[in-house]
Amino acid sequence: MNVDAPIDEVTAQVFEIPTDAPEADGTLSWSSTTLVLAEVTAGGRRGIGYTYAGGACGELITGPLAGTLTGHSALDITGRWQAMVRAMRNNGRPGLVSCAVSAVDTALWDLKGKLLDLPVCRLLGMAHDAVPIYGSGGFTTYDERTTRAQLERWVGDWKIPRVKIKIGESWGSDERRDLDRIALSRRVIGPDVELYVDANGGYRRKQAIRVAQAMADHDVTWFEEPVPSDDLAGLREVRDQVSPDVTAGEYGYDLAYFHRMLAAGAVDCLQIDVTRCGGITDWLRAAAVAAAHNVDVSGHCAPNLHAQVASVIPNLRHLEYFHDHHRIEHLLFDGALAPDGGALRPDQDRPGLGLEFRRADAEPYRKA
Ligand code: SMN
Ligand code: MG
Repeated sequence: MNVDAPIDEVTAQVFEIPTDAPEADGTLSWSSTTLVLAEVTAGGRRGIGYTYAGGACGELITGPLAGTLTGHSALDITGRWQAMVRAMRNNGRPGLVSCAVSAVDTALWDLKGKLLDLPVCRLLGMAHDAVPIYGSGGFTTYDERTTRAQLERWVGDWKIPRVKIKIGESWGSDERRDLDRIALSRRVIGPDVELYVDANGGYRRKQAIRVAQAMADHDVTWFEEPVPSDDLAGLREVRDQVSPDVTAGEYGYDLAYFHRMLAAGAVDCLQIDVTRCGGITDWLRAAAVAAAHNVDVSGHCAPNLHAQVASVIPNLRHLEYFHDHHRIEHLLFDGALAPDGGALRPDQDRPGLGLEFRRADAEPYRKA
């Protein structure tokens, strides 16, 4: 096998997977999740990467992004990353463009791992054998029985010592129900499990501070996006007034975004999403920006991608074990990791990301 073979093919496929129940958070509802799969081949090996974003990413991947890759060495990922970002100048970096770049960058890392016969986490250099996780779902659309069952699975069956539910229902217009659901969650999980909430930007500043005071009895230690995450001064104001950690960052598409958020003192823990921020290459750089501000990082969703990349940074808090992505990654990939004592442990015996795409099982969900 020629380890330094040129990239010969770049492809994309789009899959839409229905949720197992209606889902909503404070500011959005959905009934399916779209996964765009990027594949890059070189030297007889195939790297895979993906993003949870709109199907239009597929055209960017097979069009202009592929044009920057074919014929070049698969090993020099930083150079390919830079070529992709430069080629996208007139399309605008944030949003779908960055998601498409993320999927391809991730596929390049998987490919490099396979060419060199190393797991991505070893290629990068591990700092942790295990990445702590928190159970995440707790949608506002769930009734009491469903909420209870999900919490019991995370805490009872899987022994995850941290869980997150959604609040800020209907743009913050049902605080009463938010507080009832927080109280229910604390009753179900008992006193020793950490309880997190995510308002997805559904509250106004003073409202978020009042909600934090009202939930004080339930020992909530993580308050995600209490106000919209573009309101950096608002996040900072809430952060100064409340006891839980204030967190945000899931809509970060480039390094400058993370720099601005950290420089504003807006968050106690920075969330970075490898399927949006520019892939593994820029996830690591964003984590370094956070380290420069003495702030921990949490991987946002896509648990099987974050398990690899999160295991290599010193300033790691944990990753989000998100209900939809847990389902989808176990459905579509052999080698998807299972929670083990409140953590994910990358498999050292599988090269690349350790994932094998289950083509036949995915076919019913294919849109393009
Ligand atoms: C989220 C993730 C994925 C889909 C919708 C919302 C989110 C979270 O804000 O952090 O879980
Ligand atoms: Mg969130």
